[in-house]
Amino acid sequence: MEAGSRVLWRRYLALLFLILLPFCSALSSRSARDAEEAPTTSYAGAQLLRVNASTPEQKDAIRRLEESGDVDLWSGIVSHKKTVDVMVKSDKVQDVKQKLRKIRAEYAIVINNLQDAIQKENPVLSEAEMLLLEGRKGHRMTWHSYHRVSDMHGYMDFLAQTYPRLCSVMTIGSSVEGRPLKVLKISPAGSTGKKAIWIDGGIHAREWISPASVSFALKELVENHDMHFNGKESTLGSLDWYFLPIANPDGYEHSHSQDRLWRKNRHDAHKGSCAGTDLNRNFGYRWGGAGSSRDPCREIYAGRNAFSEPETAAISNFVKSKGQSVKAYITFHSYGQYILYPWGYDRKVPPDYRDLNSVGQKIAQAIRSVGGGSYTVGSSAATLYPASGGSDDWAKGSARIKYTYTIELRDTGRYGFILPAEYIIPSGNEALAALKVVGEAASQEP
Ligand code: 0X9
Ligand code: ZN
Repeated sequence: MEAGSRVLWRRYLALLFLILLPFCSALSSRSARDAEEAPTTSYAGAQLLRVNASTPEQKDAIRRLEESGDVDLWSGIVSHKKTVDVMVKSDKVQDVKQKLRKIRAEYAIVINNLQDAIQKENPVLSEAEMLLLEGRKGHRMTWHSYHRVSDMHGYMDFLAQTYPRLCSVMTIGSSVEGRPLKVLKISPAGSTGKKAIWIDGGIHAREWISPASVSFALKELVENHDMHFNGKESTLGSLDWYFLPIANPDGYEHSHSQDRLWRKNRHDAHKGSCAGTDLNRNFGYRWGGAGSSRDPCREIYAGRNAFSEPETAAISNFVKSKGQSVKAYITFHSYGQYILYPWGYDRKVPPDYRDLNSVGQKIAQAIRSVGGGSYTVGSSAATLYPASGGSDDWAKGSARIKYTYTIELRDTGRYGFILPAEYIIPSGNEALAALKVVGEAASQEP
């Protein structure tokens, strides 16, 4: 179909739905909500506790609570912090609170009933409203709610069709369940063979703000390209930008349809018991070291071997195929508001850490200037906790990419992973500000 008649056809459809909306919205809104709001795992009565754990003994006790499966550590046990965010399922709440009193660890209840928070987090549009939107804009994506993989991938295809001279879509591999790992390439200066920057999101399934913010940033860069790339002083247009907004599509879908708090991918490597590998422990630099586990039932399971997972292997193969042209690697996670650079496997820093730190500070400053939150800058293991097999360590250590960062987006623990959708745009603006700073630094590399 020609572009002109496609537009007319869309307008016609939009008009039709506008007329039919009052009749069908009651019906279809229910089915859309059912699809979105019925994850099988219920967190009714589950609580998020902020526990005061200042002594090493208290921290050890909380580590043991996690290992025995009594609590899920949402924040990790962060080196310099006196508190730990732990999630407790309803059947363990009383028992865990008693154990905390025994070790004299005070706690505050941050979320009283997780299931309520989950229900309020993501207001979804009805199917009729969605169709109206699609008719008007040509895609189903918004930044007012968290969308499923198909909407996000559809939006990437839409951008490639609408701005063929600026961007293209490629599939760099498939997930365990066969979903495409879709990358959007933005090439403002047209020709290839330039310096490049890699951005990914959604390595951890439940960190919904990551794919949402990454897709917001790519929308801005594409749909407002003149503003971002053609400014007088800007060198951002000289780069090739590669975006993989959903690096773990199976886990992401699972976190929508089955278990909102799913973290890993969906590899059923041990047939039936404890599915999933933590993709951020599966990269092949110092794989299997501190802060990762060989136990498939743990949240930090490193996988059978380095790059045992198709998702991590695809990222590694693709990024390495670009050789030394890649000057920056940024991976978005949540939560905590941190700008982290290597190393993650140990409390050491790479020889050029001063450059990483000063660009990190510039990112934090840029985020503040767009009215964003306050972000802490530092090396990963020293600032958070040691964890081996992360994508950032691989990017720095194996792929030898200069400006490598893990950015932990919002918030600092009020909602944690269950960040309401109204924060997508503020967080997306922070991600965009960060990318522009790193992009400038990357473009100045030899
Ligand atoms: O533990 C992680 O994988 C990251 N935190 S999260 O809460 N999003 O899970 C931090 C990773 C930092 N980088 C390395 N440790 N390499
Ligand atoms: Zn994460």
